[in-house]
Amino acid sequence: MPKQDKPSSSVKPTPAAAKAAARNTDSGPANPAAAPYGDPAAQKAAQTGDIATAMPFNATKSLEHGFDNGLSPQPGKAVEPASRLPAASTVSEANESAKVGGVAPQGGNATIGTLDHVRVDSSGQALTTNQGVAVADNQNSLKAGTRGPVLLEDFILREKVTHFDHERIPERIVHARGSAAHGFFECYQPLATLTKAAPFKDAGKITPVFVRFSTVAGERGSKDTARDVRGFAVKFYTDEGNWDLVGNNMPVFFIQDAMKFPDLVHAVKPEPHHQIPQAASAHDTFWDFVSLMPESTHMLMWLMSDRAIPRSYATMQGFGVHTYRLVNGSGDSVFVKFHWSPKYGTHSLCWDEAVKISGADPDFHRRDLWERIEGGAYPEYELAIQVFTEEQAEGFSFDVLDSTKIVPEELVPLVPVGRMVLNRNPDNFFAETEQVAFCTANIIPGLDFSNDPLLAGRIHSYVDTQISRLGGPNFHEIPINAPLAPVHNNQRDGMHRQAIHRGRVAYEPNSLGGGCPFQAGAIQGFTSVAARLQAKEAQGKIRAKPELFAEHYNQAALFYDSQTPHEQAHIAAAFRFELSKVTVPAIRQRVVSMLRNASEALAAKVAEGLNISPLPNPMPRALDTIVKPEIGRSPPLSLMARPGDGSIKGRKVAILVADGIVGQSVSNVHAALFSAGAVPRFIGPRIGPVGTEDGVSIEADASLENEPGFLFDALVLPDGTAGVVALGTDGRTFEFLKDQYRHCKTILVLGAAEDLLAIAGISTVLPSGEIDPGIVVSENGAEGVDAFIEGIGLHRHPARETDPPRI
Ligand code: HDE
Repeated sequence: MPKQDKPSSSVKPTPAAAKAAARNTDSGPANPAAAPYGDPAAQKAAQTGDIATAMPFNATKSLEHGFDNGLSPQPGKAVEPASRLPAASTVSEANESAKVGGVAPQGGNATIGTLDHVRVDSSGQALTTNQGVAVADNQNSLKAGTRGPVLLEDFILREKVTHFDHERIPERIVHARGSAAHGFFECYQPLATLTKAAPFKDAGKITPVFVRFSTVAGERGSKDTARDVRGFAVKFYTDEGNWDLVGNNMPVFFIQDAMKFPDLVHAVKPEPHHQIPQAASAHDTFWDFVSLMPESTHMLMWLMSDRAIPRSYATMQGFGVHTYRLVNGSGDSVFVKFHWSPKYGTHSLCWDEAVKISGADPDFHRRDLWERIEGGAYPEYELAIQVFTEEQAEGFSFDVLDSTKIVPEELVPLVPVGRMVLNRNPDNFFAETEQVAFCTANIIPGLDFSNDPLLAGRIHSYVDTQISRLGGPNFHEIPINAPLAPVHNNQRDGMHRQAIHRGRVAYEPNSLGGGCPFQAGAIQGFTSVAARLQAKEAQGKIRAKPELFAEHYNQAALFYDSQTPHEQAHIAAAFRFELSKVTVPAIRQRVVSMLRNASEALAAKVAEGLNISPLPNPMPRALDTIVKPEIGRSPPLSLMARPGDGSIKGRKVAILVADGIVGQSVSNVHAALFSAGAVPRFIGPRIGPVGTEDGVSIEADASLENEPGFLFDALVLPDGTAGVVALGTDGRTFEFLKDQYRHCKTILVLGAAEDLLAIAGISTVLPSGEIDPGIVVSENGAEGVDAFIEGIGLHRHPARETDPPRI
């Protein structure tokens, strides 16, 4: 046998040897192989060798060190392979089938993108199992004979029942009750000097959003109209990743440090021994806790105000609450607070109304949101920012890292930057609204956090909670949570993984993947503002609050003193109601003593309402020195400051009808209301046709029984003597009328219906002696309807109100 020379290191294996070597997965040749044309395995091996060779060492390693490098990280090094083969998992990837499809689209990730790729349309389709096998009989389980036992073999029955058994997922620990909608955010002007954040890049730029509104304390099936904070969580699907602005409809919070959040939630949730009360703060444990936490005084003012019982999600404000940062392209940053203001104005329920609605329609807000969108009265909000520097913040009488404080608009004005319109209802509540996972940690380049210690806890908590709620770490791949922006990283596996990653590289640095996905660097990637690490008191580890956090009452006083008289009356009544539900007198006393530090007038009113006499001493203050606030009144804090555009879009108006009414005048009013965007409804003693005096055909689509008066924003009483007699002898008419009147709604009285007012004891004169502008009397509707619509636009006529109510 001829002796073979050992090839020298410069000798390349022959094409045949290279082909053979490339078919092995357990060892390789000593030297880089040639790439025989037409042999994909050998080409893959050779090109893999080439990209690895092109990266003889980690070229960016030295840049990982030092402060300056930390400020401006550089992009990682990437090598482009000669073809797509080296990054592939398998050379067989081009063998297509109807199931595997083709080669992964270049640079693609099909788990992201519009929801279309997962929407299901079953119209015209046969029923199948989850494996796609057509089901011949969906009525009967498989039995041994028609009267015989059911067989274990029935995989169709077992699949169906097993899936049903697991339909529920854990509800959110807080904010369990909520409703959501899709829409868009539109930027007014580029904000480049302030931020490079994607949604603010160009005038007219549209960013898709998904928004979920919620109550906090109640369980998933609880009533919508509880007295509670409302969540206002916005997910922006920006082209640079998802940004979640997870806010509330109140700009402050109960506590200052995440450490206290579990305590707060345990205190407000139903008491653990008997699970009572549902979705209510009016009980011992809540008031026990907050009265020992005087920093909550400010938030309690908001919670006891009508803000806690909004008329609609479309008529409440939203706030980012914490101080965040905006960061521009040069890395300069300023502080920012986010505010959403509703186009339709800020309007709320009153307490008596909210309590009654809870019984008749626990889905009141969910229904309202859904119906507004279906009817085209799209909820719309303007986003405004308050921008201030760190130096400015140092001059304030409060700490901007304290979430129990606002920055009054008088100190830093609101600058409108865009609008958000909610114009599409979800297709499926569970897939979208229930599975959406908001995370405070979802932030994009151009934004950053402040050192607010409450925010820090949230950055951790939201990701953590989704892992158990949504069953593992891949919840970001659930279609509603997936971004529209590209996702490429080396995270792998875990429960319910959707992405099928191509190739064998799942680490960085690498050369076998050409260095990809490579670190983005400071220009494209997210960087943290270094300034936040230079906080004044960053000298050492400490568990303590800054001094100014100890000032607990100035802004509580500011809020109360900025309300109109009827709003102040509602706050006092709410404290009275809530505290009357407390069973331990000492807790009531403690709350009153706390209120004395914010407002003696309010404390006195609450004490009087609860028969507390004498007044307890004011609670000792946590801060000895008096901090003088910049201002004592801030009119924008009143709900009255944002009446909206006066439109009545989406408002519900009841038109009472009965046999014998005049049909023409109510039909005319119905038409006028409908064309103004309201939703008028004919309410009869029962549903169905109504016999009218003038033969005009009217059909009642709701009844005095199924749609009580407090569900409506306004009321029309019909003309027609016989009809008025019919309504006047039905006790439910008076309840209807009484609630409309008591809740200060606008009432249009047509012709003979004046008798109904008289029988119900309702006067057209206000307690002040003036004519009630909320009661419009009209002969035939023609001349009164404009005043009626204007009155509905005002939402309510508080001048009618007395405590206790006259009617
Ligand atoms: Fe939340 N909060 N929160 N929160 N929060 C949750 O996340 C938490 C706080 C807010 O529609 C949870 O996905 C901690 C302030 C909204 O899905 C959880 C702290 C503000 C929503 C959680 C706070 C909010 C949540 C429960 C104190 C106003 C509903 C389920 C450090 C700025 C989002 C979930 C939706 C939901 C934790 C305080 C708003 C447990 C630890 C302040 C709107 O992660």
